[in-house]
Amino acid sequence: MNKEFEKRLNLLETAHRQLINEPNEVLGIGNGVFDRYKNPVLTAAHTPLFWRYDLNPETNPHLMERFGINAAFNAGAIKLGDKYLMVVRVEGADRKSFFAVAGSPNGISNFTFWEYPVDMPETNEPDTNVYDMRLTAHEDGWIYGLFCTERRDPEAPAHDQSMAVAACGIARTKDLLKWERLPDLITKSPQQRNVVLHPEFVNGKYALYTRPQDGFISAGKGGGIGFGLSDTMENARVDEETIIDNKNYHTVYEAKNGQGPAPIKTDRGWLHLAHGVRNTAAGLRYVLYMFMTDLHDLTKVLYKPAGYFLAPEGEERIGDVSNVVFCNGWIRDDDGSVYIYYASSDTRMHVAKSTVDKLVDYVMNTPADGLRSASSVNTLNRIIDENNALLSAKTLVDK
Ligand code: M1P
Repeated sequence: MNKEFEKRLNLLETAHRQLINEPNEVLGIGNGVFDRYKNPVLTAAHTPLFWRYDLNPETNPHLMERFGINAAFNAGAIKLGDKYLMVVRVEGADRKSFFAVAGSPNGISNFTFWEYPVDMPETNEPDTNVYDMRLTAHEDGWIYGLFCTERRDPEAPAHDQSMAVAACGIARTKDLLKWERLPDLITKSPQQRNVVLHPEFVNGKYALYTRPQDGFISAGKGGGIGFGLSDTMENARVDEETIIDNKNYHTVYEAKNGQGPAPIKTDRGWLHLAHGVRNTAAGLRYVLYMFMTDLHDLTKVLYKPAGYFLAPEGEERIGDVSNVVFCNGWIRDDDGSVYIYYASSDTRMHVAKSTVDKLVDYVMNTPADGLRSASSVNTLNRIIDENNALLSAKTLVDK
């Protein structure tokens, strides 16, 4: 082994070890709804050195990176046994995304990638790119991974090398190691992204949240979070999509929106986390928002707080696609904690921690969007009046 190689290897290994072993801590006072954590939980630099480097001094004497990793983001999440696991969208320097599993003993730090990336089988129509897996532990006993499969638009003229078609790819597993690929979801919509499987049967059928869209980027006449039923997942097909949560003028989900991870069941209703997108002079801005649907009628939105639940802050605002937060994975733990794994700016993964109780309180008691400035002022005045009444009552008691 030459000296240069040995020195570089030592430096790389020390830096990687430090990164993986770094503890994490709650950031600031928070807003009472959730706590953010100081360090991202996964970045491109967390990927194993033995992925990125040929570690043989004979064939790689300068210890150069041979397989660049650009980003680690938009991860599905699940707890299996005592391990908090993410199925991460890892994006290579070549822009291709693939899935890889990373696990942590505590959910907030020390995430390490499994040795090999996910070996996702292809269908007869090979995927050009796969990403954004939503994991659902379904009551049928399988863990399903629904993800976006992207292929070049067959109608695209030769001069246009960016026209693409997005569809929902489906795979299932018992252990995240071995995956069985099923045919892609069929719907009436020309394109689909952000499709999520509901964890329970509905009238004996599989229930899916969809996001119909006309084009690859723009939802066009489509959009909104849709809901539909399929008889089977072996040949999944949704013939009727009901839009349960639409895009809406002058809101944080004006341009488009999409279901995040599979909803969490509570005794008050199903908790949903979703992303909303609006356009700005600086480009699209992605934030997270929440709503709750009825336990018996999944198409009925019971509560929906105004505005965003979580928006990009500080360093989160900057990355490959800036001003974006995106979440397709959360874990409800046995003690009622909820680990919200969100990505910032299509670059890295973070965690925010809350509880089911807090999220239910947030969703049920945060005022809804009145859709006009005057309604916002009314809401604010009511809060101020109530606080004033409380303060004067307290002053009287103190006297
Ligand atoms: O770049 C932001 C996000 O854009 C897409 O999400 P949506 O379909 O809702 O617009 C996806 O490509 C997603 O991966 C990405 O994070």
